Parts: sequence; C-alpha cells; structure tokens
Amino acid sequence: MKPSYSSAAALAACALMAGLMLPGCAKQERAATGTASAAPTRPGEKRYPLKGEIVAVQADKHILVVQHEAIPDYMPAMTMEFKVGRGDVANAKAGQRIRGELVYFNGELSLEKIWPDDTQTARQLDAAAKALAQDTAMRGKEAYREVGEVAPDFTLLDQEGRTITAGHFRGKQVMLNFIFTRCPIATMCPAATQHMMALQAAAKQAGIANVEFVSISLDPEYDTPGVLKEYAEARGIDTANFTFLTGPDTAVRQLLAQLGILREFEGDTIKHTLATLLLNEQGRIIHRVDGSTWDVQEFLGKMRKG
Ligand SMILES: [Cu+2]
Repeated sequence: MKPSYSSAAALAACALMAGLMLPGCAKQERAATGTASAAPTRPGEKRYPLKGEIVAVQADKHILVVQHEAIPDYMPAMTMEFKVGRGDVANAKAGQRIRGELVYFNGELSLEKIWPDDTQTARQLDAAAKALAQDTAMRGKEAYREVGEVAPDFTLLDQEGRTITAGHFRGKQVMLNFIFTRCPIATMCPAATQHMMALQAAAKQAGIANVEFVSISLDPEYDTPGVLKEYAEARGIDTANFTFLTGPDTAVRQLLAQLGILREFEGDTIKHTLATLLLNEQGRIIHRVDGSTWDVQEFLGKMRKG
C-alpha cells in the first residue's frame, strides 16, 4: 500500500528564514541551532567558498587554524584563524582536508558549511550517490520500497563526519526517519526527534540492546556533520546508538523517493512529509507509520528483544 499525499494538509511548511518563522517557534529555533540560522545576507556580509587543511584546533576558543587555497578576487593562499561552530570545532582534527564557506562579517572571519574534503570520502559518497540514482532509475515505477522489502543502500556522513554505509547497521534493528535541524514546526521534526529519544530510552529500559536510531537530514546543504552534532548535543541525545546522517543531496533525494517521503523546496521553505520506519536485522522494512504522530509503545512492541 503506497502512502497517499493528495492532501495538502499532509505537507507542512517549514519556514527557514527568521522573518518567515512562526512567532511561537522563533525561540525554539534559536535554541535548537545555537549560533546558526542568521539570514544569509546580513548587510556587509561576504561569503566565499574555501578549501584547505586544518593545521590546528583551538577547541576552547572555537577556532580552527586553516591553511587554505587561494580565494579568487579575495585573498591568496595562506594560513589563518577562523571562528567555527561548536559542532565543527568538536569534529575538527589537525591534518584534515575540508571545504566550507568563509564568512566575513563585522570584522570577523568565520567558517560555515564545513565538510570533510579528502579524496577518499568524496569518492565514496559520490560513487554511492550515483549507484543509488541508478537504482532508482532502474526500478522505475517500483522505486518505492514497501513494507517487506529491503531498504535502499546508502553511504553518508554521520554527525562526526565519519563515512557510514547502510551495511554498518546490518545485524541491528533500525528505527529510521528524516528530519532537518532548522525545522521550526514544533509538531514536525522537533516532535519526531523527541519521539525517537523517548523510544531510545524505552528500548533501553526494556532491555532491547540490538537497535539503532537513525535520522537522515532533509536539508543536507545546511545540515553539515557539525550542525548535526550541535543539534544532538543541544538535546542531550545519547549518540551511542542514535546517528544523524547527511551527505550529497542527490543521495538524500533517492532515499526520499525510495522510501516515499515528499520534500519540496519553496524559496526558503521546506515542505515535507514524515515517515518512521523500523528495519529488521537484515535491513528489511517491517513497520512503517506515515505522518508526524506515532506511538512509541507500538514500535517498541515490534522490536525483537535479543
Ligand atoms: Cu520539519
């Protein structure tokens, strides 16, 4: 049975810009993302793509020393200090190649949208995204995977920037959903994360050890590993068996198609549907609930103990 999306009400608009946010959600949004979510075009702000290598990490000051390549029309290659977010500084390691966005504002230089940029990671993500796209195309009208079918393979990055494949979770049951960190609608993504946390706690209490919780970003352009890390930390999420994933949007798009989740970018807004899936130890979808409300006890009852 394929989920129906005919109802316009099923698509909840998630406004991204501060100016578009629902009044009641503004505070929550700020708390959720910490330093982020300022409008991208503050007066006097300048942004440039940057590639380089981390030379040193000054964790206490939230500073990365980066030896960067030349930035056309702005500055030659050099080594300099950049302010970065909490998640990014926690993930950073000296010697790591990164790409990101240099932001100059109010006399301060910072780096945002930081991604690992070593050749091996780039190749793995790219190859996996292409394979997924091919798989969706080959399946054609059968792209959607019903309950009883095996969930699609993927290679993405977790909240620490580590490469994670679907195979990483084989042998474990997996609770899977899609969220994005800037979602301002309390009853959508924030509620979904709360539910996942409640189920994680309930499973632990019930002695179900062989389960992993996985949330894939609907907004991978913004939700870098560092942003996901900050999201998890701000909520006190135990990431021992709760993983946040992001990566190339091409890969996310295929996963959404194959798992029957709708997403539309409308200016600064993401409209999306929600689905929550339980996969068994072989990666087979054994239970699915569409929409933003689902019952923790119902999923708990479907999990195998052992
Ligand atoms: Cu949302």
